[in-house]
Amino acid sequence: TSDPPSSNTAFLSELLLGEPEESQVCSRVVVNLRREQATRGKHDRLNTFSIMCKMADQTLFGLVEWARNCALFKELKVEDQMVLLQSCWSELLVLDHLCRQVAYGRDGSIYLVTGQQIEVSTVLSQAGTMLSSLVSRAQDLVSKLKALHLDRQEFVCLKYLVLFNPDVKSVQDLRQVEHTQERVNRALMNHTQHTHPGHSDKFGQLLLRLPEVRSISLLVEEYLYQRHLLGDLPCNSLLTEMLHAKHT
Ligand code: DR9
Repeated sequence: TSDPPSSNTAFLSELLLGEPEESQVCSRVVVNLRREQATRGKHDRLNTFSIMCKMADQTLFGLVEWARNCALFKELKVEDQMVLLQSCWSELLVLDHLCRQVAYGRDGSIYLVTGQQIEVSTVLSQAGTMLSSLVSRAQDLVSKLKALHLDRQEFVCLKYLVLFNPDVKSVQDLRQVEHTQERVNRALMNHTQHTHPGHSDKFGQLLLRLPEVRSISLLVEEYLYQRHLLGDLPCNSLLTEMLHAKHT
């Protein structure tokens, strides 16, 4: 039972409506970072790691806001919304990072949400083992997604599939989560078949990337947790709060 193309297009357009403009995401993060720096004295400037954490924190805020504004997500009980977000926040961050690289990243450099670019070689020369491996794996995935010509519709579907995960323990309204997962999955399948009829396995290829997104996101959490144990994470951040929700 495949949905007719027009209703599929309408459904995907609805999902896309919730997507913020990159320019708005960027300027919000930049404004907040500047504000943060302005409150500090000359000798109290944030180091690179702290700036990156603030950047990630702001990005995470935006992603949580995005989820909470999704009509399909709002239908869920607040408790279910909480457990879903606590379980997938790092995957959403990684997916967001990947998509930004596919859209704007140039080969050999990382495009940050602020619009700044950093050479991958620079990062690899400054980073420790864990961060290096993280960045390398993310770059490999970016190459694969670029080769697949991931479009905005496909990206938003992947975001929904990550968010509406019925495998999350203690979800109460499992049927609703499953229903949305299936609906988005079908929309993604129809979309890839209609827009890339010559690429019969694009749908499968996209889904096969999700386990690697998951695996990278677990590494991100592990990396951040280790820096947290060293006392490096800024307190009062959403990032830290989400990290703790899992370790309690
Ligand atoms: C776009 C989403 C917002 C996220 C913002 C952060 C994006 C992170 C994505 C890629 C990483 C970019 C790294 C920039 C590095 C700047 C120069 C550098 O290499 O600094 C080294 C510094 C310390 O490295 P280390 O922790 O390995 O310690 C080395 C040790 O001292 C010597 O052995 O690294 C940083 O400052 C990195 C900060 C990373 C913050 C991570 C936030 C992660 C959140 C989401 C990431 C999403 C996906 C990332 C996939 C790569």
